[in-house]
Amino acid sequence: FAPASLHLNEVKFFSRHLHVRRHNSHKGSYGNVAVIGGARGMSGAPILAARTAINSGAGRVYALFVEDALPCDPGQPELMCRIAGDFELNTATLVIGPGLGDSSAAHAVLDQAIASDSALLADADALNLLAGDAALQTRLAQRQAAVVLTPHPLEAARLLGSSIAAVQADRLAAARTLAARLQAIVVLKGSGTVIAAPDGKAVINTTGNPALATAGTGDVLAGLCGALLAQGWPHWEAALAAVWLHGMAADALVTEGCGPIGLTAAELIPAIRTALNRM
Ligand code: NPW
Ligand code: AMP
Ligand code: MG
Repeated sequence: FAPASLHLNEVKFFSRHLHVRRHNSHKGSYGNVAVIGGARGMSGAPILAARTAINSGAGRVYALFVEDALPCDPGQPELMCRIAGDFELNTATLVIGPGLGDSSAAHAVLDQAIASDSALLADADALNLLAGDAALQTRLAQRQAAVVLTPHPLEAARLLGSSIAAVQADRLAAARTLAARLQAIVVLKGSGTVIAAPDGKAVINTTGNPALATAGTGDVLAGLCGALLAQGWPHWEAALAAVWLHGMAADALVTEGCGPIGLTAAELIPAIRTALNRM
């Protein structure tokens, strides 16, 4: 038996976790995020996620690369860019997968991330690596710390051993099955994103539009959810709020004439900051 799904159309689903910044707080009060990805040719993906995290309130943000670390991000010099192997994974909320690739170094860092005590968001290639490693899936399901997974329909199909058509035919069932199997909050992306929990609870998001059908928007969502987790949001509410805000930002940009044609993922970042501060 699975409880009926709800439509995420009001901030009341998560607004109790919104806090005004305390006057005497400091960057250490708002958590660290480490985005792990950036195989050769895909450095942009972790940069988009890391830029989103720093613009969404995280106190410190690291962009970690499995190969060829950028010395810094000139467009967002606040980010600290490192080689993934040089970073202590227990010191940050981990966002792993954007542009991670499928190298042995990528697999090794995913293994270490799952073994860490940190809250973990796995996206993109981290999900693809998980799909091919049943033992890693078992260890993921046994983690004590929070896990959020953010597959698009093909990534969900790889994890389920099915097809995009089968996932799309019953998106609620696909999200609930993955959440139960992997004991994680699952965000099944696409028009009407489904957020599902291991107990069968599920919500369908009502914000967002086809302007989001462009490269990098998923990487932005991962960075936003990671920033909320780092700021202490419980993982269910962090996933709901991130999906909602990401869609709200795209809707606001379309109203301003920045889409639906030609919106870019990077343009979402300041719009997400505005949506967060107005919430
Ligand atoms: P189709 O075409 O319909 O058969 P992949 P990826 C499907 C990084 N990036 N509804 C669709 O299949 C990522 O982080 C780097 C239905 C689509 O063609 C990853 O690490 C960037 N189907 C890596 O690239 C910017 C849907 O999935 C296929 C769907 C590969 O990730 C871009 C794509 O899946 C990118 O983020 C939907 N709503 N959504 C950078 N600047 O560095 C997706 N599909 O083959 O896993 O490739 O998602 O591009
Ligand atoms: P990814 O495929 O990982 O880059 O993620 C794409 C992001 O854009 C996800 O958050 C999707 O839910 C969102 N998205 C893509 N297409 C649409 C659409 N037609 N309507 C609403 N959201 C979309
Ligand atoms: Mg993606």
